[in-house]
Amino acid sequence: MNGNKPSEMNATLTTCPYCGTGCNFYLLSGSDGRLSGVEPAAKHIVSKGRLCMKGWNAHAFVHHPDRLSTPQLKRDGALQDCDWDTALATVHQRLQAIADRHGPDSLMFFSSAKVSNEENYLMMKLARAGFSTNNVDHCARLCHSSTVVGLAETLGSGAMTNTLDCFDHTDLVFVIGSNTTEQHPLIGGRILQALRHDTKLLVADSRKIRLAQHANIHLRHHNGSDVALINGMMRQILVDGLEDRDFIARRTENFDALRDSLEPFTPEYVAAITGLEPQQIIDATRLYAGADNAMIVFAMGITQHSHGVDNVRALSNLALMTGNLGRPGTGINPLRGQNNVQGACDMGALPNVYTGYQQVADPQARLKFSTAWGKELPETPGLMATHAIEAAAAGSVRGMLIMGENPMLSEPNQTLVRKALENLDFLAVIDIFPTETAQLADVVLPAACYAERDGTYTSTERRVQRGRQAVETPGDARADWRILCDLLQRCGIKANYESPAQIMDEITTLTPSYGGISYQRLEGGHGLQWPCPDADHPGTPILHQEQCTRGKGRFSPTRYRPPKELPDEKYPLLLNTGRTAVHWHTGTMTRRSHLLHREEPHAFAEVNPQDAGQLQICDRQLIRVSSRRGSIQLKARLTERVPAGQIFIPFHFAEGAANVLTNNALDPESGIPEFKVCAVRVEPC
Ligand SMILES: Nc1nc2c(c(=O)[nH]1)N[C@H]1C(S)=C(S)[C@@H](COP(=O)(O)OP(=O)(O)OC[C@H]3O[C@@H](n4cnc5c(=O)[nH]c(N)nc54)[C@H](O)[C@@H]3O)O[C@H]1N2
Ligand SMILES: Nc1nc2c(c(=O)[nH]1)N[C@H]1C(S)=C(S)[C@@H](COP(=O)(O)OP(=O)(O)OC[C@H]3O[C@@H](n4cnc5c(=O)[nH]c(N)nc54)[C@H](O)[C@@H]3O)O[C@H]1N2
Ligand code: SF4
Ligand SMILES: [Mo]
Repeated sequence: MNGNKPSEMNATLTTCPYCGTGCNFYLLSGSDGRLSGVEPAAKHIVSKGRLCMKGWNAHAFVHHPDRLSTPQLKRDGALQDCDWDTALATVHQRLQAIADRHGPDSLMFFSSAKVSNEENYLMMKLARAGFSTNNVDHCARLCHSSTVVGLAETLGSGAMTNTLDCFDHTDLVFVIGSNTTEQHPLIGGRILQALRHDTKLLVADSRKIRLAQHANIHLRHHNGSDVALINGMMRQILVDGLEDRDFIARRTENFDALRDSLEPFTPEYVAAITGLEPQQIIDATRLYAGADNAMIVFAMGITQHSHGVDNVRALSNLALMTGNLGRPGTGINPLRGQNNVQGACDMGALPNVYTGYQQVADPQARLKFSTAWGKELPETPGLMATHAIEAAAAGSVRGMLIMGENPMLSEPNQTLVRKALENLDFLAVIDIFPTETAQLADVVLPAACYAERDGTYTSTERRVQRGRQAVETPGDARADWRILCDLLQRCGIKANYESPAQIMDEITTLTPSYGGISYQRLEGGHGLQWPCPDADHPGTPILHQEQCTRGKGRFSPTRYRPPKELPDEKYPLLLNTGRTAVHWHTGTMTRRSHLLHREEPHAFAEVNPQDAGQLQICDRQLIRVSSRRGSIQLKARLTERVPAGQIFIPFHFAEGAANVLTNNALDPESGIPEFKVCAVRVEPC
């Protein structure tokens, strides 16, 4: 079994709805049908009886009075309650009418990393079979889309190569662009624990994050200069002869092209770009390459750049060059953010693939899915979420169905996003709270939250686990899968599933990497890590062991390109955006959780005291931050955590929304926005 059951009568084992770490806990509920708290699962393989603050408070938003409980339809400019049949018929008819008039590709479907695998599968089926478009995507576009492209090219699979247990067996962890202790707290905790047994730590982040205080070396290079840094490290590895020649010869290709591309990246040249000292680059190189087994851990500091794919390629090259792949305690490990962002990608809630990364452009894959679904399927890959926003602003996308995302606060350049959503002929939103996006909708459908339905979720280490229903939905709210089944049926696609388990049975027949997964097998044990091709397969903790998914690991040379908008005279500071430990993204859930809200009630900006002195700003003072795209007001928090010349704003707060300021410059290959760098001006209010 998964853990020790606490003594309460109603204790439902489930998977945490927040981050991709995949912790399990029991939801405690009383005879009144309400949740009273959370109890950790003592023996769970990932959480081992621990939880972070968000996990401990995961019950707190579930019964909040703001929960949506009735479908709503916009009449005379205001959302008004209506019945389900009216709401669902309106969604179906309005989307179909737009498709009939302007073509299926004038529609866009946003799926969600907050909902289950089964629900993501149904959403992409609805877009492709129901409405004949591949225009389906989700927040992975804003998150690890650059990882998926970069790692698929170099290794053949975009997922985390190793497993969380590997932190117990490694000699060095290289954390680059991940604030692990705050954003994946139980993984951050494991890294700290590993340091007790002589594991070394290298951190590369301009901010003095908690892990930096424990690091053997902390590199505070400029945001956006990682390609130069990593190329410089690789060049130094070759100068020092620290590369793994045997691994390079046996398991890789294209090494000569990589070696040639590294020539310009001398320590002095890299120092000039990164703001580091040449010796720091040499020391960091020797620390990483001197370890027998080294794990690279990365997140948004690497991915969210107009050169995000190049950042990922460079890290992959570094792991391949040193032979750090396919063994315990090694690898290149993107920490996936949302509880089910790995699953949403695996389920094909992406514009170019069906489940298990089977390409929509591949005629055989298309035939397989169209046979299973009884419908001709479109062959051209669809729009990415970020491109769909641009297309809506330009008028070529005219109808959207958004499930479990809040793009008004999460996409870059809010003015553009508002223009895009207001420009639509029809917008439907499925959510659990009245979000900023739902306010703009023509129809709002109230969904069940994680505690009110069954499903499976895939964590960052590719572990597929169960979520279980503990309480009933509020009012008339319905599970996302039920809503999607209804819409599928209205589109003439058979969808009479009785349970999420039946949906999973369909997924597994179509998806080789999930082939051996079933609700029955997920009942005991600790979930299953894909690839898990058949019913007897134990799952795969470590990828690329004998060979890479694509065969040979491919070195992919990169050249340094600066961010699209750097500080200048008019906007002299660099804006870095991200998160805090207690709040979740657009705040819909954590700002409605009493204890979490109490920890961080206000929008704030981290400002270095040196800059504050020059700007004559004191701690907690209200400031105005402006970029070329807009202006917000929020409190200054004076801290050495950010270097001089940089401010950091978390994007959780609607009243001081970081994405009013951010730049919608996109990576040309992955479509990810440059959330981590733009230019701003700060003034006291
Ligand atoms: N509490 C909480 N936890 C979360 C989330 C949340 O909202 N709240 N969100 C989840 C999600 S979806 C995700 S994707 C993850 C994100 O997890 P993280 O990526 O760890 O979080 P961020 O705060 O976005 O950014 C991480 C770090 O990148 C650094 N950074 C910025 N620019 C650069 C750069 O150019 N190079 C380098 N090397 N570093 C840079 C920042 O200074 C920051 O410390 O967190 C997940 N966990
Ligand atoms: N400036 C800046 N912007 C960023 C980032 C950054 O670092 N800086 N990071 C980006 C990243 S990595 C990410 S992942 C995105 C996240 O962007 P979003 O996914 O848009 O943000 P969330 O607030 O997580 O939105 C999830 C929505 O799902 C709803 N929800 C929760 N559970 C359920 C459910 O069971 N069913 C349904 N139907 N709805 C549910 C919530 O109420 C919420 O409205 O933000 C991106 N935006
Ligand atoms: S580390 Fe992530 S999965 Fe674990 S309790 Fe915290 S938010 Fe939940
Ligand atoms: Mo994310």
